[in-house]
Formats: sequence, structure tokens, C-alpha cells
Amino acid sequence: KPILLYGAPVQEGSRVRGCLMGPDAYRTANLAQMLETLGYEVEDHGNLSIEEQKPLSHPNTQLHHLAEYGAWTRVLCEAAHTALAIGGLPIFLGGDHSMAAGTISGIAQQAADARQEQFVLWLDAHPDFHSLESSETGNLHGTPTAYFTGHASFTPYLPALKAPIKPGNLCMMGLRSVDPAERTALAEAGVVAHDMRSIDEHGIIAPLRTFLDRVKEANGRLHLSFDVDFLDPGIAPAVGTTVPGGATFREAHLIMEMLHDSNLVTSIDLVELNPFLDERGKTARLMVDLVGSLFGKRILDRPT
Ligand code: DIR
Ligand code: MN
Ligand code: MN
Ligand code: MN
Repeated sequence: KPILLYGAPVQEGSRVRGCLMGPDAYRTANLAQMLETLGYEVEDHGNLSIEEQKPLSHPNTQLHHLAEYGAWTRVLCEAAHTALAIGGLPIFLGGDHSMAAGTISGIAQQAADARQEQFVLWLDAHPDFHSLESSETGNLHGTPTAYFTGHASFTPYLPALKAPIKPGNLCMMGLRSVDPAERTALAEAGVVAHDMRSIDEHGIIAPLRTFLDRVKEANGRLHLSFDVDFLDPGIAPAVGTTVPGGATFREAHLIMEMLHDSNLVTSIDLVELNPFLDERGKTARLMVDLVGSLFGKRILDRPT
């Protein structure tokens, strides 16, 4: 399967500017070349874009860039659906996490066309499970999971959802900043959510294996949505919403290696990289390295 790269220079979902430079930082850090070295065919489809939007208003006056959110969701939904339909493995280079409303709704739609069960692994310090009404900051990158699971209504701002992701098929790991409304909603919806305490207590292997076994059992597909702030800020400073106590270098690589061995990942978002906040490309390079592990880069051969 060829790997298809799509730049999604989305930064309207946050108040911190700089995510629009994310796609080019991945290119500068040699993402495509690294994947080619591992033996993959890679096509860079360049950056997606939206038209200029007229502002939309909403009773929650904190919300900003609602029209842009709708436009990006339409563009990314279409791109994700097409990428899978033509038999590629898309990697969406973000861009803030609001882009996942588009990528994941498009992917879910194509999985439904193919009559396959879609699962999502959400690596993030945040669940991004706000509705338009419950968002306190008004930052729309805090809302995509509530959209693509169908848990909250985003009508008429976002496209009508054709194939929701079942909340039980959405597994979150790394949570350590959850707003009260999100906490209630997550439990009510039945999202599989592992906070950092759970990782401290059980490590990442047991919960990840349980989830991957479920995907395999359902003969399902797995989308990985990887927010840079899943990682500890000490190793990954280039993100607008750092939260202390994130995943370590070793934990992150192990997750990627286990995902590779599972052979279940069929699409990926890399989100929230803000190169303006980086230290000489340190975070971009780490993300590229992690993608290497995800695509089979290993230290030594392992007996099968
Ligand atoms: C917070 C932070 N829950 C909000 N969210 C995110 O703005 O609603 N930070 N996604 O990365
Ligand atoms: Mn996020
Ligand atoms: Mn279709
Ligand atoms: Mn986050």
C-alpha cells in the first residue's frame, strides 16, 4: 500500500498560532525520505486548503472560527474517504486537532462503504470531547471526538455524520487534562479512556493489547490520531497545550512498535505540532522517529 501524505495546515481550532507550519516541519524533518528508506512507496499530495469563510455565530460566544471548522471538515472528510477508496494509507500532517473531525468522519464513512468496523486510537493529554455548548475556551480543537462519535450535535455547522464511530471503538490513552463536562460525557458515552494514572498503574502494554485484540477480533481497521501533547513536554515542547506528566520516549516508541506488529493501522493523523514553539526541530524529529517505529523501524530483528 502506498503511503499518501496530506498536509492539513489548520490552526483555527486553537488560539495559539503556528500549527499551520506543521506539515512543512514534517517535510523538513524528512518524513517521506525516512519512510522510503524503510521500503515504502510515498506520495506527497501537498497541502489541502479551504476557501475564505464568512464568520458564523453561535449562542456560545466563546467559539471562534466555526465556519473554518466546517470548511476544513468537509475538505478533510472528502480527502480521507478518497485516500482509502484508492487503496492508500493516508497520513494527515497537522494542523491542530480540529482536523480530526474531517479525517475520522471520512475514514469511518469509507469503512462503512467497505462494511468494516472502524476503531480509533486517540493518543492525547485531552479527550477533545466538548460539544459546541460545553466548550469553555471556544477552541474547536477541543471538540472533534464529540462530533465523529455522534455524541453531540454539530448541525448545521459541520456536515451531517454518515457513519459515527461507536464510542466503545474509541480508545483514548494519555489523558491528564479533562474538563468536568468532558469527564461526565466520556463516562456516559462509554468511551474507552485510560488516564495517566492508569498508565502508571498498568503500563501501556496491557490496555493497548486488550484494545488491539478487540480490533483484530472484529476484523476491524484502526485509525491512529496522535496529538503531540500526548508526549511529555520535556521531550516534545512544540505544542501550544503542553501538560506535564506525559508519555515517555520509551512508552511512545513501544506503542508505535506494538501498532506496527499488529498490522492494523490503516490511517493516521499527526496533530498539534507547532514548529514556532520547537527547539531546533526537536519535536518534529521525534515525531518522525516515532512514525519510523510505527512503520517497522526496529533496533534488532525479532524472532517471529
Ligand atoms: C481544553 C483543551 N479541553 C479546551 N483542549 C485541547 O480548550 O476545551 N487541547 N484539545 O489540546
Ligand atoms: Mn487533541
Ligand atoms: Mn462512499
Ligand atoms: Mn491535546
